Amino acid sequence: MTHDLTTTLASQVRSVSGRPTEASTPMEVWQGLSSAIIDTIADDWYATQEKYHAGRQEHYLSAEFLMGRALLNNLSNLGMVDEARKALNAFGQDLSVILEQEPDAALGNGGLGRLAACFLDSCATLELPVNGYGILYRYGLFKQLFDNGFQTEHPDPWMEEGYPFIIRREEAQRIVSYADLTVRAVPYDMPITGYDTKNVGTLRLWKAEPIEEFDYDAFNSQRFTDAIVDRERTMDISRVLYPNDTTYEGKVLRVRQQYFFCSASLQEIVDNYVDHHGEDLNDFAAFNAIQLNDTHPVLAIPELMRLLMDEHGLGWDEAWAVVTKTFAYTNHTVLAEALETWEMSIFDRLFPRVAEIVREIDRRFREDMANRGLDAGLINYMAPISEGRVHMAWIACYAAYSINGVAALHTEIIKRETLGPWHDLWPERFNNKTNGVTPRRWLKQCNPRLASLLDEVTGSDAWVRDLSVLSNYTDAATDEVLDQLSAIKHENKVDFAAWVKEREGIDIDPDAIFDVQIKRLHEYKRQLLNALYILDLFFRLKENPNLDVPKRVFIFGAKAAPGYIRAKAVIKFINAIADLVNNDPEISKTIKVVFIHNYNVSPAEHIIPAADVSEQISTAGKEASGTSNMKFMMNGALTLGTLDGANVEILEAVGDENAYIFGAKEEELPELRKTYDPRWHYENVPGLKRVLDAMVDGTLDDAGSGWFHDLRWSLLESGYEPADVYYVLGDFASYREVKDKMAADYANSRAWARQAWVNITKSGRFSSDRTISDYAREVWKIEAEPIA
Ligand code: 26W
Repeated sequence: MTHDLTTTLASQVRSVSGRPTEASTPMEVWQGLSSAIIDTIADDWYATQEKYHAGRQEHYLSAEFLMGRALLNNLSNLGMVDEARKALNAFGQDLSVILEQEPDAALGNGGLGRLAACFLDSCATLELPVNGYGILYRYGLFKQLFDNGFQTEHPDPWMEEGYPFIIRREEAQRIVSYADLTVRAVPYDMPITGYDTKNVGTLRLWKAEPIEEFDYDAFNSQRFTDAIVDRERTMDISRVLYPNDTTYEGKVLRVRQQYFFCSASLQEIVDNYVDHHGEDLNDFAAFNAIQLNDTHPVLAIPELMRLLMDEHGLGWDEAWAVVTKTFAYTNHTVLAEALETWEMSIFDRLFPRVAEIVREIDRRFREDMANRGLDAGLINYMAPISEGRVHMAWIACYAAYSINGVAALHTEIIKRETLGPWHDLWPERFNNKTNGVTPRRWLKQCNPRLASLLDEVTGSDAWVRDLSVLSNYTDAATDEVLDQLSAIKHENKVDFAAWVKEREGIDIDPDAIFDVQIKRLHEYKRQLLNALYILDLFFRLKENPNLDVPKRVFIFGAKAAPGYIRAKAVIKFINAIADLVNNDPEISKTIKVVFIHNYNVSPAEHIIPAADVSEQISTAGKEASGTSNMKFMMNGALTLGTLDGANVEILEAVGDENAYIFGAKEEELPELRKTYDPRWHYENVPGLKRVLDAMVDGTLDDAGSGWFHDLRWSLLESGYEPADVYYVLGDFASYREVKDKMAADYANSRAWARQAWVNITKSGRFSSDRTISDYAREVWKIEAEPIA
């Protein structure tokens, strides 16, 4: 369709608002412009799906897709930003105002969910036959507010005002059966545009609905409330995203959710196979690969067994042969508390047939391993079911033809420890796929000034599709380019300061160093270490007002899982430090602390282009990869980090002189821990006693919660567990030294800009295009299928 956008826009807005565009509200205009995008891509979208369904496909199963906003992304991918701006101007509407109307699709917690979203963007751009499958949560990740510095959580009904980027596919419904409940799974499709391609991929999100609007039988026989209760139990399934990342909770509703989207997706994939390739399912794996994004979709394994055997007549061995050629599993964490295990009794209660299949997998596993001569203790440890619990990761390792970690160091750790026995059995299944992020959203769209500079220096926009071309220009940094880069960063900081003023009511100085830590709040990520540094700096400045330190703004963004009290205590602690610092008339001239509330994808798009320093300070070995580290690097912020996750590879890419690395290394920690005594550091590291005592001596107020006392206690005593398991005090001195040095280096702005330039131009291997090309070639065995 080649309607001009002005015409399409006017007609779409009119049908949304019943008014001309110039008289419609920004929200109505957003709706109309978004519908105009759907109108523009509809035919290509359909053609892409037809083409993909006929050949070999990969299906990306994930309980989370943290998509963020869609309108600017789509306009930008389609090359329609200027056209849209002009079309809106003709009606007296302003694109930047319209874009801000859009709610974030926050259907994910953090790294794992955002990774899935970046992957879809790369698959579309690379024209790869990949489909995303997940859940259409009515409530995305909770909205965060601060009440006297304490986090409070609020529902996020993100689609309530209508969401044009998602289309209900009434005709493609499925039935999902539980022992106690049968529900309809209704698919909602989101188009995934790519950059500079006609291909449009699909994210299919399932919504649970009652089989009938009401159980009329129950209704008529006066059991009205029973009818309603069943209806609500069904709607519960896709009602809310679980806000935990890292801590596993054995909630029945969560396993219902997992089975719900696995079953609906698998039914569809199998039926699509039959439609295109006939009734014989033995060749299923020749046309389908399924990637499991962590263990959340692992129920897809027994569910495919069930479909192949019960619905399509395969025997166990035939079905298992198909299954073991179909699934690939990605591990995203080494934290023991995150590994999902379910009580077998839950499976028996919810889906007895699947439970039976899992038991048979377990029985055959034990037999198979005994035949291989494994010792009984090891077999019991690795078995799919042990001590009445189903180990989801073990099922994945047993059935998957590929098992991968998400950064080189992480993959080594899972091979050695987390999944060690599996690696001993099948080393050839293991591979690394270092994460990446999409340079479209995380550079071109969020940092248009830098994008123009890159266009200018490289002479084209080819870097948007192939970020590795930038590495040819590392040495092209003339003083003029470096000065332009500094000027761009400064302008971004001015914009960001205005955004902070409006959103948080705090004045910050764009000439200060913007030092940023944005990520989920977790003890292993050590926001507390950052906070202790700031508090120490406060005292150092108090003690010596003439201390020669550069101006700095410390910026945080983080949500804590609602039940994770210690993480919530860190939020309160940072907010208390912010009060202390920002309200001190002297100190606040030098440093400021800003905690951005409700951190999410859209705030990240404002924060990252304005950052000078990227805090990546997890305890070595604990952060599987990290992905904000990559986004910062692309935008010219320098990494202040430990040798953890993908930081190791960032350091490798930019060289020692262009990153600030500190702290104990992963391989050193076991030895260090043997003699580690946090009390010794408290007594002997200058300044540490002062900051730790300030937590409890009235300097900082936790409003009677006792939370600061607990935080201090977790570092110093901690009862039955060893104290300070994340080595905060152990790394403090080294962190302070490197962070001070970094701040001092900022004064030489040319040298700083040169470091930033190296980071930007060496960020090519952290594009999710590189990651996805590797998955496509080495794991999925799929190739580009351009529709035109
Ligand atoms: C069952 C509760 C639960 C929920 C989510 C446990 C674990 C998770 C995720 C696996 C946590 C997560 O998001 N992990 C992050 O994945 C990113 C993408 O690979 C990595 O960059 C981060 O380092 C990792 O923490």
